[in-house]
Amino acid sequence: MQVPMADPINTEIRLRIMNAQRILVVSHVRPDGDAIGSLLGLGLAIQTSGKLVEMVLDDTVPANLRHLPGYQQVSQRPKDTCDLIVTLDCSDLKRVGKALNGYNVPDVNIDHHPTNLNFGKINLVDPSAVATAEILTRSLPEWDLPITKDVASALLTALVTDTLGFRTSNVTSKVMRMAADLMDVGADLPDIYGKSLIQRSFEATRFWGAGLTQLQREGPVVWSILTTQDRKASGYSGNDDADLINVLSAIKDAMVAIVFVEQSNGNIKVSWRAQPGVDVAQIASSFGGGGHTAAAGAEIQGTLDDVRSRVIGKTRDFLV
Ligand SMILES: [Mn+2]
Repeated sequence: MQVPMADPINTEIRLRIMNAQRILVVSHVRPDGDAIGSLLGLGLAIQTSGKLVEMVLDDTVPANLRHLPGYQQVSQRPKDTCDLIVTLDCSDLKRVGKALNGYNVPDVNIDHHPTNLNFGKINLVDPSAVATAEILTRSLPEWDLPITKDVASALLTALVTDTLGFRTSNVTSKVMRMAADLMDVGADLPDIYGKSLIQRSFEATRFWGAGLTQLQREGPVVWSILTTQDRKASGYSGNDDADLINVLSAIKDAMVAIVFVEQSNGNIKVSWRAQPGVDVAQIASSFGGGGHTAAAGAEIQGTLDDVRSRVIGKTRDFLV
């Protein structure tokens, strides 16, 4: 049997964690399942080794993830000093928002976005991973950190949500085996699937309704808008699209789906989803955003009409 060579980055991270006493883990603004699952997964795993951990997010934990063990420990600002900072699922430092409160160079940057800027002192970035939690699931044992039932539930939540229930084109048999291993440790797949991915509020569903009535198609591009007015009328409290983009991306024959969401700060949040073969991360990058080949986003200044015409124009040019 071949003995795998120890990866120098993993060895370095293991040493850093081993030598630290107070560890700060942080993820991105508008946290999704991978942000929360990775934060809790790593945070709780380090805690079991007796070290002090602060899990920090600029925004609060979304309602659909407030069933995960440990979520009450997440705070919006660090309360104390620390000797190790780990960022999770952040492609650049702006993504942490104000959560780092003065600290500026994270020690360890763990992420799977191809647009990652390698801003950490140590960068563990793997764009082939379906989620940051995939990197954590395979690395925790190498860092001598245990995958307990609670850690497994957090990590499986991240895998389920970032793959939209194991149906994105980057899902491999390896990911499925990893998910099975997490189930073996006690993670409850149907419960996680239902709570984090399927269940939604009445208000969110009404918000979808507003978006669906404004659905448009221009050639291979389908798109819709969600205005501040729509949000008020539906009673939806989030600043996001309530996942409407995933409904649009199911439309047959559409190469690209786009949702424009008017923000309370006047900017327009744009989300893209693409069929395999189209790289929307490139389009998002040209507007100052980022993401993955098949799913990307940007927040753009301008009026809804202006942003919509610029983005659809650019997207259609890109498809020619
Ligand atoms: Mn992710």
